[in-house]
Amino acid sequence: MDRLTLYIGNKNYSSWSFRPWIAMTAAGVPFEEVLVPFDMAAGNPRFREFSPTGQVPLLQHGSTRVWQSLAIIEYVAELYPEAALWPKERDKRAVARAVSMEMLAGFRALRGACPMNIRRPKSKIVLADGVMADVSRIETIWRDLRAHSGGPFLFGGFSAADAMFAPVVNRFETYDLVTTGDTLSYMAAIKAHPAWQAWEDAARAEPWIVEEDEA
Ligand SMILES: N[C@@H](CCC(=O)N[C@@H](CS)C(=O)NCC(=O)O)C(=O)O
Repeated sequence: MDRLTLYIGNKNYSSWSFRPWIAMTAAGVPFEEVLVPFDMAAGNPRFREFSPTGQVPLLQHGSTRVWQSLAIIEYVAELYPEAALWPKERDKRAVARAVSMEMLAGFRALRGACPMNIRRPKSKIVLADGVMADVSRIETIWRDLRAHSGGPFLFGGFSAADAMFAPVVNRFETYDLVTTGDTLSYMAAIKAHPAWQAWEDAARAEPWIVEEDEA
């Protein structure tokens, strides 16, 4: 099989890069990572060299290019069915995809006001309208799914749905947005995952500051 190459942005900030990266890493899927740092001032021209949208992440597999974080995860799940990126049961798989798409398309207030920033020390910020409604909906998703599955992750074992929400765990922590015990216990489970820790260590070691993402 051709090797998989995942193009990503800065680990400290690139929440969309983090999703397929943690899904593939947690599932043990072999891939090569190419990190291209953001150059916001210039409009990220290097991203256009490999990505039709000019954005990261992008997965290259032979002559096939896949952009969009969730499409990348779906492609890898088809290539490696034994890695079980999605839950095995069809009904659970459907719900996992539904909440993943809710993440991909929604929670714009939270995403806009509270950028993922792994290095940022925990502190509250003044929140824009709509942020706490997003937080509340996400807490409900996590609570209901874990109550059903028994945890520690949304569908029991770590799945693509957890990968799609992983950057939110950082946002909730960094901006001190949540206090509910069940939410904090899910966040602790995600942060204890070796794949999370590997990403976090690399993010902390990065030298770059992206002003646009410093809330
Ligand atoms: N919906 C896309 C979002 C991709 C995206 O917004 N990527 C950001 C980095 S996290 C980016 O490349 N920004 C640079 C730019 O837009 O110039 C996905 O899921 O992959």
